[in-house]
Amino acid sequence: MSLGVVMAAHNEAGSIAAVLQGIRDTVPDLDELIVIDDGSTDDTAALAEAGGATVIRITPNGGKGAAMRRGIAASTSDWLIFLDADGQDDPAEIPTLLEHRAEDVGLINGSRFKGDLRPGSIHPANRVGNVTLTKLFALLFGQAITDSQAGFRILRGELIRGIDLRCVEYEFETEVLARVLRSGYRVLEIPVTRYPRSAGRTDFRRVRNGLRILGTMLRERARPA
Ligand SMILES: Nc1nc2c(ncn2[C@@H]2O[C@H](COP(=O)(O)OP(=O)(O)OP(=O)(O)O)[C@@H](O)[C@H]2O)c(=O)[nH]1
Ligand SMILES: [Mg+2]
Repeated sequence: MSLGVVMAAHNEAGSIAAVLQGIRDTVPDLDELIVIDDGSTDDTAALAEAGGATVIRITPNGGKGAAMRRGIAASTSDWLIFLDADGQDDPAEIPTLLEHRAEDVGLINGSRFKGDLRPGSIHPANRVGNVTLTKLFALLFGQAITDSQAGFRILRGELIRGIDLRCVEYEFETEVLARVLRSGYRVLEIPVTRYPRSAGRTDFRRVRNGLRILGTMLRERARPA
C-alpha cells in the first residue's frame, strides 16, 4: 500500500521546513510528498524542495481548495495524508490516524473537537462558526461528525482522485467530506491535537469563507445521490 502527502502552502516559509521534517521523521517510508505552493511571495517553494518535497507551483494565488485539487490530481498513492503547512497539526500523530485504514474506510478525519484544541489554536469566533457549521452538517447528512472542516486527514487515494471537486478556497474540507459520505465508504473520526500557528498568518476570512462553506454544504446536500 503506497502512502503520500498532499500539502497546500501559501507563504509558510516560517514553518514548512519543520513540518516536512516532522513528516519524514514520522513516516520515513513515504512514497510521495507533494507541496502545492500557491503564489507565495516568500521562500516556501525553495524550503519545500530542500525538505524533500515535489513542489507544484501555481501563480497567482488561487485558494487552498484549488491548490489541493492540483496536488490530488498529481498524486498516485493508495492512501493520502492531508495536513497543514503552518505547524497547527502534529505529524507525530499521523501513525494514529493511519492505524484506522481498512477495506471499507474512505476517510479518517482528525477531529480537533474530539481531541485537544490548544490555547490560541483557534480564534473564538472561528470556533463558534466551526461548531455551528459542523452541527448543521451533521444534521443535514445524518452523521455524527464532530469536525466537518478538519484539515488533518487520511484518504483513500483512488476515491478522492475520482471525485470531481469544485472547491476553490476553504470549502475544500466540507466538499470532500460530503462526497466521501455519499460514496458508500465509511468515515471515521479520530481525536487529534491542534496547535497555534508556529509562524505566518492565516488567509481564512471568517464571513467570506464561512458563507462559502455553508453554500457548499447546502449544495452537496441537494445533490441527487
Ligand atoms: N496553496 C495554498 N495553500 C493555502 C492557501 N490558503 C491556505 N493555504 C494553506 O492551507 C493551510 C491552512 O490554511 P490557514 O490559512 O492556516 O487556515 P486554517 O488553519 O484552516 O484557519 P485558521 O484557524 O484561521 O488558521 C495552510 O497550510 C496554508 O498555507 C492558498 O491559497 N493556497
Ligand atoms: Mg492554519
